[in-house]
Amino acid sequence: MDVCHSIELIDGEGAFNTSALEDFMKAVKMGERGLSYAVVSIMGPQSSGKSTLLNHLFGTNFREMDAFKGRSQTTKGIWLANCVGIEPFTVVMDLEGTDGRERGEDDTTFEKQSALFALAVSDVVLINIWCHDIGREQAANKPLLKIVFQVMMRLFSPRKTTLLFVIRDKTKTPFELLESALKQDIQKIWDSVSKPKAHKDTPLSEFFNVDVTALSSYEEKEDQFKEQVASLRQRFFYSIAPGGLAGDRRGVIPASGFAYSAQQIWKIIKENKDLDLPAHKVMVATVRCEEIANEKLGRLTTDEGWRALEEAVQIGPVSGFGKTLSSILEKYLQEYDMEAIYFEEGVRVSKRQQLEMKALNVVHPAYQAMLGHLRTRTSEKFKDRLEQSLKRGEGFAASVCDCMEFAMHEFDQGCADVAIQQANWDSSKVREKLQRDIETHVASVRAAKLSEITAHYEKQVTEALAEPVESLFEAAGQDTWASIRKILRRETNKAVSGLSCSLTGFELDQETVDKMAGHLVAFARSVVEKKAREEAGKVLIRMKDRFTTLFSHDNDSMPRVWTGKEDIRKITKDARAASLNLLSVMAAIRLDEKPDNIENTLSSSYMDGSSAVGLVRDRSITSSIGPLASSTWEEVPPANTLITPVQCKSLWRQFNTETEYTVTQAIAAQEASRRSNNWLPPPWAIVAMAVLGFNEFMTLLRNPLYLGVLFVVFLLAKALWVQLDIPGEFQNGFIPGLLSISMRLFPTIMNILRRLAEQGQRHKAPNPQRPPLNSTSFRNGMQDTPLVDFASESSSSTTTTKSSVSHVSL
Ligand SMILES: Nc1nc2c(ncn2[C@@H]2O[C@H](COP(=O)(O)OP(=O)(O)OP(=O)(O)O)[C@@H](O)[C@H]2O)c(=O)[nH]1
Ligand SMILES: [Mg+2]
Repeated sequence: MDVCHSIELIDGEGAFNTSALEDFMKAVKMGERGLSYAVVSIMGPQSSGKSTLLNHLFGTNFREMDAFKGRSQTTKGIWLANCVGIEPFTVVMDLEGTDGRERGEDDTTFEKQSALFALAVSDVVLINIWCHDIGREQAANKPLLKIVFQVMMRLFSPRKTTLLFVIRDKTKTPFELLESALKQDIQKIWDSVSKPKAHKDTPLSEFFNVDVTALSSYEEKEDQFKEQVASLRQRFFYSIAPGGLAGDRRGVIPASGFAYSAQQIWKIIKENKDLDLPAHKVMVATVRCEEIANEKLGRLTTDEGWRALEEAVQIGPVSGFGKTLSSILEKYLQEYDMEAIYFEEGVRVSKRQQLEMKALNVVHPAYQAMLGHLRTRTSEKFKDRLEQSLKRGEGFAASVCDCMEFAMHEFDQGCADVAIQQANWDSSKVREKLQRDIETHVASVRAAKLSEITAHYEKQVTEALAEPVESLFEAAGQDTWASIRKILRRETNKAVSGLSCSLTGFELDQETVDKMAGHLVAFARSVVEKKAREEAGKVLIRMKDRFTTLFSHDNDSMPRVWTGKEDIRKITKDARAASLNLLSVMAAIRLDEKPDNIENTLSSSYMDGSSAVGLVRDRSITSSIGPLASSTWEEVPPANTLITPVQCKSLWRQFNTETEYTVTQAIAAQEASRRSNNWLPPPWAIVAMAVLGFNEFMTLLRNPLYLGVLFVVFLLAKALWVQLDIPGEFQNGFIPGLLSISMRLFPTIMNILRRLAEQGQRHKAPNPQRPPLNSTSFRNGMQDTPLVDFASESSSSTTTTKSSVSHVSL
């Protein structure tokens, strides 16, 4: 240091000037000195040239007394300055004189306090004594020494301080004599000081390094004085090195803690408490390390690098997060280590741990956010990868396993990148969460895929069953249910084996596969059952259709012409039996191959014996109480019942009512046909009349009424012309026209004649009453076909019947 800075450390009233000390430390950069500094102080009688000596020795600028104004107190309190040009860095304290007249004889409190302060803080204490006081009983320095030794006892486990006695105004007496006389004086005083028991026999050398030097009078032999001071100055160079002037430095406080330490020591001294230096050292270390740690933490939270990282993490993942953050943290921890290095190790380490913990707390949310990003990103990647893998057609379970392994590996790598060197944070919870995320996703994808597969096979089964089953029901007969069972079994087996094949990639347990197969089997069954119920709803229409088809067509499926030779009773009976058979087929679901009595019950009720055919008798049966007066079939569970016996009964009645008209029409047509055949004489008679009655015929022609007869013939020819559409027929050519006309000529003539006959017969054969068509409709609990459907179907069926009747009559 080339410039001297000095301050009043403690004023004359004993007030410690903290801010001045802090300013001083900043000005001389004392905080950076670590342990590499020394503290020197000077005590001695007032106006004994202490300030003068320090200024010459260390280049300081303490106030000195003006020699021309007489001796009086100049230095008050304690002053502090840095020594100029001394290595290592050394501060020196100039203390107020000890025997000042201004304070009076009894006022020794400040002297004691400042002496104790100097001993506690300094490595070297200079004690100014006048040469002529050595060996004197009433020497001015005696009380001072007493004070020094007494307060020394108050320092619990004191540091070993060097007491350098500076003999001022050295006389011609040899130095050795002066030195030994002085040491005797010191010993006497040491002996006279009352000591605690523990230190009763402790020699002075245990507490102090005693050293003596002598200087010539500054006022009288200035040159000599300066020379001696210059050589004394040399002893302060490297004073803290081993064997140097400084004491053992046991209680040395790192330079950055000097201000706080000095302040605390002064506070304790002022409170008149015992000064436990080791405890004090710990206390200073605690406070200082905490100050340093707090400062580092504060700087960390405002660090630009950290701020940028923190912001970036809010938006998305940051690559190299762990590395960047670790180096930021390391920077401040290292700074702490550098600054706290000289403080008590235990304190320093524990405060470092606290700092580390606090710093990690500051950055932990960012770390968590990074893990969150990592989890989301990995989860998304897993989803994409799984989707791609499934698209490529790889097995579900294998894909999941592969993608899971990849995702977890990627997460672990990401964790390693996010990890902070200073922390041993556990990412396993986030890993578990990620695993759960993935498992949830896998479960939902699996469920979707499985339901897709199920839907596929259900569709396949529906397509394979619905139409064939429907057509089987339409042609219902003896083997219908057997065929349905066969087709159901075949399609179910096909679908189940397809399903099992599709499920192999999922590695499902057998129980689940069986359950799904069972569901498919039940579904296939339900398709058939549904169809059966639909068809059962249409049973009346089907029965009527079957009846009409069988009734109006012969065995070659040709439309019947009622000529009078047909056995209508038998035809009706057969057609009804077929319709009843259809009803018995549709009455129950028979998927379980269990025998039942439905067909027998129905046919015995309606077809056998006396109750077989006949409208009148049939009506009487419907009102009787028989095996059909029940709402359940024997041996058929209600769930399999499509049409109950009671419903069968009602259906049969309605069927009969609605088909009765057709039968009546047929009978009427047959009778008409018979009559029309009777109206004309047989062809052989006509030929006989033509041959045998020629003359009578000629007579008729010659009769004046022949014109009337000719007119009738003309009318007949005209009617034939219109009926046969002769010009139309000849459009296709002469020969085909002639053939067609010749084929149709006779039936047409017959038709015209029959109509004429009917005109004449009408009053004798009135039309039978048509039954009400939609008086009752078939509905049971399991059928949804609306009433109007039946009504319209009934009317259409009636129309069909009508047209077939008119066709028959033609
Ligand atoms: N006889 C003698 N006088 C000296 C010596 N050195 C300084 N003086 C004089 O002593 C007087 C006091 O000097 P200071 O240096 O102010 O003494 P001090 O011990 O600091 O005095 P206080 O601070 O008041 O206790 C001055 O007039 C100096 O000139 C010396 O070596 N011998
Ligand atoms: Mg002074």
